[in-house]
Amino acid sequence: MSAGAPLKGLLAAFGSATIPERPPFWFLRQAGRYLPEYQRLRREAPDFLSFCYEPALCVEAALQPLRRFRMDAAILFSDILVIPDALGQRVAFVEGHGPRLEPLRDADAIAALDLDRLDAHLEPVYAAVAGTAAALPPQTALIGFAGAPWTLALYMIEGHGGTAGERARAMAWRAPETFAVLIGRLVEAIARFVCRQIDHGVEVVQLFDSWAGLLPESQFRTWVIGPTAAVVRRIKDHAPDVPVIGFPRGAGAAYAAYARETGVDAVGLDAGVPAVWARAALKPLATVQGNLDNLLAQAGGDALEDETLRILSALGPERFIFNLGHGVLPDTPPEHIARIAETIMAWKPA
Ligand code: 1CP
Repeated sequence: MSAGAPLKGLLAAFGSATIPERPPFWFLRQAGRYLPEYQRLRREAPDFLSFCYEPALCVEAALQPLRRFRMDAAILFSDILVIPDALGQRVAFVEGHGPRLEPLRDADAIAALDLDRLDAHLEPVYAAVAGTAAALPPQTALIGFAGAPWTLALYMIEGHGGTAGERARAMAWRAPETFAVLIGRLVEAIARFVCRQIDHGVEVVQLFDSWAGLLPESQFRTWVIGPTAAVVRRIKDHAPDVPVIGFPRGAGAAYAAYARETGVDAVGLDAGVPAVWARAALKPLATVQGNLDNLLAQAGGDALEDETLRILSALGPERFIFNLGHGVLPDTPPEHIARIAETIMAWKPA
């Protein structure tokens, strides 16, 4: 950082030199449908994927929550499924149903995924990164992201969310060589995608492994830890100072191996991870981020403030980023998010 540059609270969570007065915060899925201004903006594109390829709309969507809640970071507005789309798989977002992909069912479909299309196809995303970076106040960090290989593979094989990933898990056991080709191609695509995001102004990268918790231990090592470590190495070769946050949702006790072996700088905790355990077992290995239950953020009430304070005391203030355990749900009242932000801002360590 150059002399006199303003200190970005989010980046301070990755150093150990200074103990911040309060932890930095942002919220998974902080942009999006719970905000009426997003719902209005969303009507300017015919479908969600078209929205994701309109840089001006993505910049505006990323900035909207900051105007209300003054988080320490903006997250690029995009989606993890732009990668399968860029590789040539058919992807659509059906209103009210979420994503629908033409599922990959065999080695031929996997072989047809085309890495040569990637960079040109994702140009609008890089334009959105540059536009968002240019619009942010100096104290606000820009987070870029991608889906992790296993979670992308799951959507690409299943064709949609809302499953327990049976087809993807079955392919991983029955045809590991074929599955490894898919994962290898995804490692390459994800590494290129996030390195280009960094070139355009991203300062922190988050890898979403939303379905990591579906795998038993040996498969978790093979398809979550190994490929994530490969992506992290590529990021570090390209930009050694850009922190990487890994979010292996549902990993349970395997969070410790993930924090130790992937090379990530921080781990995102889901709401099921006990904070006191995370403090003892994970904080020596990595910065931690999390983990207020997104259903409590939606429900509100006195428990919202009590739980926010409990998490702050258990995990803060240093090497900690306050967040939810999973994304803000569409029918969350924005006032509840404001209440969490106010509680964090007013908090002082004991
Ligand atoms: O019509 C709409 O507005 C679509 C709703 C929507 C939005 C606002 C989708 C569809 N994606 C997004 C944006 C998005 N997705 C962001 C940027 C916004 C922000 O974070 O502020 C990010 C980071 C994502 C990441 C994402 N997409 C994940 C990982 C995080 C997680 O929630 O676990 C996943 C799994 C997706 C896939 C996806 N995209 C959209 C939906 C509804 C889903 C989930 C599908 C499912 O499993 O059912």
